[in-house]
Amino acid sequence: MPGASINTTHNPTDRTRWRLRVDEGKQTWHYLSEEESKADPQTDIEKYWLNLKLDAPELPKAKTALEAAGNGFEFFKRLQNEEGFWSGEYGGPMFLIPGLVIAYYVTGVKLPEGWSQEIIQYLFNKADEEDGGWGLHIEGHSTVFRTALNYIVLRLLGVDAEHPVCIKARGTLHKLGGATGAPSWGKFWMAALGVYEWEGMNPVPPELWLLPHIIPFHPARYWCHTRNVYIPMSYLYGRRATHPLTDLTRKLREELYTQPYDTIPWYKQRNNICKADEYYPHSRLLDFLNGGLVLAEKVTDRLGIRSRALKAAYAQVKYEDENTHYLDIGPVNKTMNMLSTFYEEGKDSEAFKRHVENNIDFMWMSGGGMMMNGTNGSQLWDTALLIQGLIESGLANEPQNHEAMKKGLMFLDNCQIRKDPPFMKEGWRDRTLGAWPFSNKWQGYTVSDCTSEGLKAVLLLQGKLSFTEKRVSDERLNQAVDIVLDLQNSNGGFASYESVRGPQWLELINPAEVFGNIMIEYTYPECSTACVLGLTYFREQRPDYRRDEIDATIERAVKYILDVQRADGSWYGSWAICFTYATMFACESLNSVGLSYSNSEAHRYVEHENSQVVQTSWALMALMAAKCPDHEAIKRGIRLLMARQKPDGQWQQEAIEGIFNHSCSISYPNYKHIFTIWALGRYAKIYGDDL
Ligand code: LAN
Repeated sequence: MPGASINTTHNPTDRTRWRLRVDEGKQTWHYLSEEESKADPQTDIEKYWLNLKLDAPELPKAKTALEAAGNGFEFFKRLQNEEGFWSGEYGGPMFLIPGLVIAYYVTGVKLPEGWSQEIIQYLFNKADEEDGGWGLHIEGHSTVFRTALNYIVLRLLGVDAEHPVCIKARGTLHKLGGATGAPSWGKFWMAALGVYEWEGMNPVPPELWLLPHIIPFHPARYWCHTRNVYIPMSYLYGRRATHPLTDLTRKLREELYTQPYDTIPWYKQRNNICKADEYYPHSRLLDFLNGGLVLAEKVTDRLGIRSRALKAAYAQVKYEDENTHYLDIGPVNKTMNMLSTFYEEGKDSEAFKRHVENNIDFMWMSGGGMMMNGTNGSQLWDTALLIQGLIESGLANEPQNHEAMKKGLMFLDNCQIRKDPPFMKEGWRDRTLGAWPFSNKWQGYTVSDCTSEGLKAVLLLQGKLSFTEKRVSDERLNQAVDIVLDLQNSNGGFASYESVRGPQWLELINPAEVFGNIMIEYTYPECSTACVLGLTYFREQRPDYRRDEIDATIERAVKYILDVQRADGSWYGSWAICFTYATMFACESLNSVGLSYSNSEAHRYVEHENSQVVQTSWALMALMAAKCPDHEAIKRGIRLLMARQKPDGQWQQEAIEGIFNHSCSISYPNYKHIFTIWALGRYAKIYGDDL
């Protein structure tokens, strides 16, 4: 639990001097000087996210669901920026900042003004109240990985080892057995910093990149996030890139362990993973292979294969950087690629400078300090979903909302990816021409459901509203559909970024210890639903384009969704918590092909002990999509949403909403507005004022 009580002596920055800038979908926080700040007053958006007082007026109390939805949007509209999207925090994981701070320390680059104090502030706030450690995510229990790494961050940023926060965290780290028990990604960062020995880490051989693609465990077949983490990791591991010892890292060597550094038997630490950290234990096969790799490395080193392998791995680093405008797919490989570039091309190289410049896209300033987001934002995702709720409820048609809708369309137009990656084949990437990403076009990865949600929102905005112009041409809509059609898998379902490329047994060699199901892509009912609906909306407006293929794709996807329904009627959600989320999507899919409560299996509603507005909204959306006859139950949910709404129309943050890789929670703070407004709007559409 976040521990305000240990937030003692630290001095944060002046919150009123932070500004959020947007630039073609990029969102970046800047700390202004006092003068600059005076000349440029803070907007409601900045005040909201910084937890400062905002002058949103009290609204007339809502008596109907539609009025409540209207009030909700009246408030949320204030947070739309001039480019038409809703920015948002996307924190939660507690293992991202260490990569950034270690990379800055090793490369000797200074952090921009304000970052250091605010990162310290954030970590102070998120330390566990009882034991002072940190968990995998903000609601998780303390683990070695996060406690060791975040402790290192505090020390690198200048917090004294005898500061009460450090003393407490160190105590917990030692109780957990010391930093030797960190999982492999933690071992990696500590070795790069020079406070852990490479010998104590299982091999990450860059030679994998020399293998022929045909073999089933070729890394190009991995899930794109996993592949992109192991590329730079294998490069840095392969050259044993370690920062030379400094006074501070020498001290850290003493502080992180329960025994003198020089007496640690490093080779025995390879498989030493603290139980508190372990979510996905090594298989015996993996341990066996790792043992073999340790021996094999001795041979490859001698044969001169290593230098060829390093070249091949670094080539992949470059492809990824060039394909993503040096943003990279996510924060984990971003900082590893930055470090690889430093070693390979040097500190003065253009490439390295671009890396440093772009880190800001991942940093998010909040009322509780600065965090590193799970991606460079969720711009497209939040905006496309919200717009659909507004259109379904009819709120989009109200004159006071026209401007917001036009701006939303402007953003969606701007955010669509208009070309394929320059190093598509070499970098094992799929096409992106016509796709929508999760965040912005610069990061530029196709995501199946983001493309579909973007497509749906554009089709609705352009096709269902009389006051919008057509900004996205038919040709561009067709391109989006081409992307979606290409992504269907043989089981009929859709995965996240790419289609499934490798066999499932690759999970047996999942080396990450802390995440499940990360080795390959899997198909998901959530992504599949978005694709079904994207194609359905498209077919309605453009009935002639690739019609047969679209029909067949929808049919196979719906069959997949029915296939993966569980015995209790629910669907398992992988990208948010949990059953209500996936069940909402699944019911939408089924409804779109005419299946509902009366003509298919009944869905069982599972009560939760602590009701949450976000999950309640998902459940309501599902029940209404399924045309559930229990109007009373739906009414009760709607009343709950209305009762929790504040006088200015907003809802307060409750528990964390998102999840990934089975074990790590992630925040979607905009969901408490998007899905409440949507569920209320849908209710009003179906039942009118009846409450
Ligand atoms: C996300 C966020 C969005 C999410 C949806 C669009 C909701 C989903 O339907 C498809 C998968 C996707 C795009 C997704 C994949 C994994 C991400 C990028 C994340 C959960 C956000 C953070 C996470 C990323 C892997 C975090 C870094 C950790 C590693 C294991 C590399």
